[in-house]
Formats: sequence, structure tokens, C-alpha cells
Amino acid sequence: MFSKILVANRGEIALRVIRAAREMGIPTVAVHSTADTDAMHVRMADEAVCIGPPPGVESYLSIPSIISACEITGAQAIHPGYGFLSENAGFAQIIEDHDLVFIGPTAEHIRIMGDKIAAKRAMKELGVPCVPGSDGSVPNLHVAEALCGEIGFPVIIKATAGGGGRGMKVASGPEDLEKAFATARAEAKAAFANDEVYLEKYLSTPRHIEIQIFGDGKGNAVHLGERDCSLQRRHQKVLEEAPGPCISNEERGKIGEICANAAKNINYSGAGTVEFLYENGEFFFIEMNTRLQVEHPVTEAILGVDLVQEQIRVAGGLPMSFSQDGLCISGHAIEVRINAEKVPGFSPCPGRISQYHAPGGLGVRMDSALYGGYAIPPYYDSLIAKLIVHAQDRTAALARLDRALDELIVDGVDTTVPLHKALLREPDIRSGEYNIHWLEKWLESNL
Ligand code: MV4
Repeated sequence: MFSKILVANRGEIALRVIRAAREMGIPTVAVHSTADTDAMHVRMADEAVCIGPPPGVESYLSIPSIISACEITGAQAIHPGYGFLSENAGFAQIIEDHDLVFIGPTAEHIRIMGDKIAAKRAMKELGVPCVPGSDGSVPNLHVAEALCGEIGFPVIIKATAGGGGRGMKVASGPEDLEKAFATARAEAKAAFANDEVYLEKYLSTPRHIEIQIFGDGKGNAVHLGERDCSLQRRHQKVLEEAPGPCISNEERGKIGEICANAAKNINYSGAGTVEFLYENGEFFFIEMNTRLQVEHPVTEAILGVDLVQEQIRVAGGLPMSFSQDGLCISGHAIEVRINAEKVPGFSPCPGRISQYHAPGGLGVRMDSALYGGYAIPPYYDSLIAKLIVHAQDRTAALARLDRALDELIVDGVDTTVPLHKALLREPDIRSGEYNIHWLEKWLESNL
């Protein structure tokens, strides 16, 4: 096993990785920008290296600085967390080239899944059900028109270099197609320096269901059930839960096995998420994420698995500590993302935390790097805490979440806590009857 791990991230996810490593007896190195000298991840790690000025591109995204920090401290492996360099194939490659270990999948797997056309083609060949659409790139409007003749409207045009909702345009009918095609292409070129686009049937009211997979890189892989992440605003998740309120045991077993088999077939290593749109009882693959996700704790809660420790194990050449047969879903878990933001508008609200008190008690987990007196810097993501609750069923989990939100004190900055409290009062949330458009519609009429 590794004798030292460098954590190439900040905030709650850096703490998450440090905690996992410490329980395994592995010392950690934090890296930080000059804006994060007083950050909790710096305090909690065994060592810390300053890697640059506040802007992410000059610190947490600076590959040479991070590799240097590794060499200075003698760390053997790097955990990228999520965001920043976590899905940067070039970073994973450079780590491999330096005889260090990237705690995550191979550079090759990251590269394939980062190209949305290549990802879809690979998954389709592996037997994963996909949204009907173009087989690869759509070179011009004529090809797009011909395709729409076959699959019918509405359609959506997506950038192959996009993902996470960037660079998408919907065409409701033939009259919209020319404009949607041209804008999608132009936006893709401007945003990603790659104007390649593909086309899919547009699903109007799906849920976002994602399957957690995990592989050892040697042909063994499992699935860890699904998460329902349909509650999103501008492609930012707000609340996530597991198991999905609308997914039966039979459906979970079927789609989970398909995903696990795909992971086995490509010798996938570490944690991965296969994203689906779910409509009328059918799953349609859209994208795969080759990282540990923000919402991984809801899966950990219902299965009792430490996904970060498992990532470290397989990166270090050990087998996974569990098997598919040994996994058993217990109860229900819900996570809410607490952001330092002004609601409505959701503009970032950095500043000093005058008072902080984390909720506790049975089935409550608070993943946060906050402390009283901490000044949230303005340079990074506005996520300041994830509150995860676990209880015997969904109704009990909702009550526990409401109770835990009441206990939480974050003074000094505005947060999304009032939004979460309001959502918990909504009958559609209580019954689990929501889709990917529910939250945006609700915000329009309620904020
Ligand atoms: C779609 C879709 C409808 N039909 N694809 C948005 C993010 C990216 N991961 C894929 N997205 C979508 N792809 C087809 N064929 C609707 C969305 C979508 C969405 C998906 C998941 C969660 C929230 C969403 C909000 C708007 C649109």
C-alpha cells in the first residue's frame, strides 16, 4: 500500500479523502493556494504544500505545481477529488509517466468518456441502452434533417466535448432545426474549441438516474445501485437520494448488471458513474463520469461501503473489500448541497462565518470544511457543506433531514438552507414525484 497520498483538491472533498487515508494508516499531503492557508484541509493533512496564487488555474489546476509537490514530499499517489483535475486525462497520463499513481481510472478511460460521442459508442457496443439518435458525429444540416425524418421531433443537439449540460440545443420541430444545429455548433466551437456535435431524440420529462459502478482494473466490477439526482438548477444538483424513489428492485438489478458487465469488459478501475435518463420505465444512457461524485455519500450510507477507501485499495493493487453478493441496500439516504449563495438568484456569497454548528445524531453526516471564524474565499465553488441523512425509509429520512437542517447554524453568509427547508414542505418532494424540470419550474413560481 502507499506510504503517502497527495490530495489534489480543497474543501470538503479534500477532508473526505484525508479521513479515508487516515483510517487506513496512510499519511496525507494537502496542497493549497495562498487563499487557502487557513483552510481546514491544510490543518487536517499531515503535511501541506503551497502550490500557487488564489485562482484555480494557477494552483489547483496547475499540473507542474502538483507534480512538484508530490516529488518534494515523496507522495506516491494522487487523489484528485471531484472537479479540478479529476477528469483530466492529460493529468492522469503525466502522473503515470512520473511513476506515480493516479487514484482513479486509466487516462485512456477518462479520455474515452470525456468524448461524449466515443463514450456513447463504447457503451452501446457494451450493451448499455442509449437514447436513440445519430451514430456518431452529425457533419451537416442535411444529415441532421434525414435523421429527424427517422426518429422524429423533438430532438436535442449536443457537443461531443460538452457534458454536464453545456452546449445543448433543443429543436421542437423541423422549423427549429437549422438554428439549433448552427447555434449548438457555434457554441461548441467557442466553448470547447471543438465544433463536433451529435443528435438525440429529446426526452421531455425524464428523471436523472445514475448508477454507481466500481472496478478493480482486473476485470472485476460491481454496481452499487442508483441515485436519483433529478432535482437540479442550471445543471447544478441540489438534492440527491438513494435508492431512487421510482426504481424497483428488479429494474435496479437489471440496469446495474448491465453497467457492471460493461465495467468488467473494459477492466474499469475505481469509481465511476453511468448517467441515464429514465422515462416510462426505460433507461437511456447519456454520459459516464470517471470520478468520485459529490453525491457519493448517499450510496455509502445505504450500502455501508467507504468508496474512497476502496478507490485507494484498488489503486494500490489490493482487491475490492466487497463483492456484488455481499452488497445489501439498507434504508434510504438523502443529501442536500449547502452552498454559500443568496437565494433567489443563487449568486455566490463568500465571507466570514461568524458562527458554525454542525447537526448530529443518529443517521446524520455532515461533510464540510467549515469552522467558526473561517472566511470563505471568493475564488472557488460555492459548495460549503453536504448534509447527508440516512434512515430506515424515505419518510423517516425526510423527517431526519428536516430536523438536521433545524440544528444547523451557519451565520455570516447566506446559504441555500432556506431553499432546502422549503423543498421539504412540498407535496411533490414528499411523494417523490419530480423530474428534471420540476425544480426550475418550482423556482419560477415560488422565488
Ligand atoms: C438530454 C435531455 C433530454 N433528452 N438528452 C443535461 C445535462 C446532460 N448531462 C444531459 N442533459 C440532458 N440531456 C436527451 N436526449 C435533457 C437533459 C437535461 C437534464 C438532464 C439531467 C438533469 C437535468 C437536466 C436538465 C435539463 C436538461
